[in-house]
Amino acid sequence: MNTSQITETAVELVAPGKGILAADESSNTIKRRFDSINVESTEENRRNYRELLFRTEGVNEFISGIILYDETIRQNGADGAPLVQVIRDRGIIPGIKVDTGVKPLAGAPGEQVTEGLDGLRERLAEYAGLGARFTKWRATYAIGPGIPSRYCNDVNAHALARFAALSQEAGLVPIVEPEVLMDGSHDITQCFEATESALREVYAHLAAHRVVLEGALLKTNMVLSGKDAACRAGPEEVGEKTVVCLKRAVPASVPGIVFLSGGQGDDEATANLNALNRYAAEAGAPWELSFSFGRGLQAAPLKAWSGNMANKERTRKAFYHRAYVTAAARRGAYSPEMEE
Ligand code: 5MM
Repeated sequence: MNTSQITETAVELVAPGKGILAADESSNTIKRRFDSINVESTEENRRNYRELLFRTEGVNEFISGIILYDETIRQNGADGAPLVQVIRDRGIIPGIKVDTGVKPLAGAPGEQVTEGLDGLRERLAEYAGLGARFTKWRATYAIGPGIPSRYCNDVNAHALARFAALSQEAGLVPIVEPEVLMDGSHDITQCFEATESALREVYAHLAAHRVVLEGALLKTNMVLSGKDAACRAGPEEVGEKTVVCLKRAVPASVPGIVFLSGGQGDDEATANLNALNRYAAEAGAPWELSFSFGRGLQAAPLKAWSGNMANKERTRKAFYHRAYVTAAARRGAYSPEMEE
């Protein structure tokens, strides 16, 4: 393993003012997104839409890396150039999602485990050959009576650690993604507790699996009230609770933490990212606090596109705007007026 190479890539991914675009929707997820705009999920439509985003002029000022799905890393753009090349030519780092999805966890109703370890070493070598420089694996944790369980925390942390160790062996920076889901009516304290215990378990397993923390990033949820909670916490509380929670569980040697948007509205995710960066600047936090949004960056351009290439400029404008405001929030410099 070339430790300095992966460490440099990890630092580059969380460069000041920049963050990651999560464009790694698997086939079922992208179909759901396209269904929402009444567009058929064909290979050509998926390529056209994603290529529009990747070729958005100036977006590399705000985007350091893009997470791709297996189909996309093998696709060529409309002019025949590999999409990986299109991304690299803009100075953006290509990455790849390598888990094969979440499945019900045996013996644990309501809980899930992420699969994809079989043949992973060989797949990582192939992805490195295709130009990927980082990888991502997502584990999900639902909140409910008695869950997440220790069993769920343990099996998902184990899989995340095996994935991370194998990625580093292949010279790729792993992004470990434990996501406490925001579905439900739980309060912010329950999210805090679930996030803290998931993260503690993840870092215990990463240490046991000899993962070099300087060459691995954390992607996780903000500490939030459930989507259906009667009274949802606002940005200041989210900012404070998120930073306090992370300080308890994430080692200082980790170069950066990138947040997922997790189904928040795009403006909500941006305001919360801004608040947590402001809180971190006052309270002192040892890591870069950035973003790796999927829906938070794509909801607006997806709607603007609506499957019609005549909407190309509107789509790019919408994407550029979301990247611009999210990058501002990543510096604690966002204000709602910027949405106008
Ligand atoms: C883009 O969505 C990713 C893929 O999910 P599936 O495997 O279910 O298709 C997802 O892992 C994503 O990277 C994160 O959840 C962040 O996306 P959001 O939309 O939550 O910011």
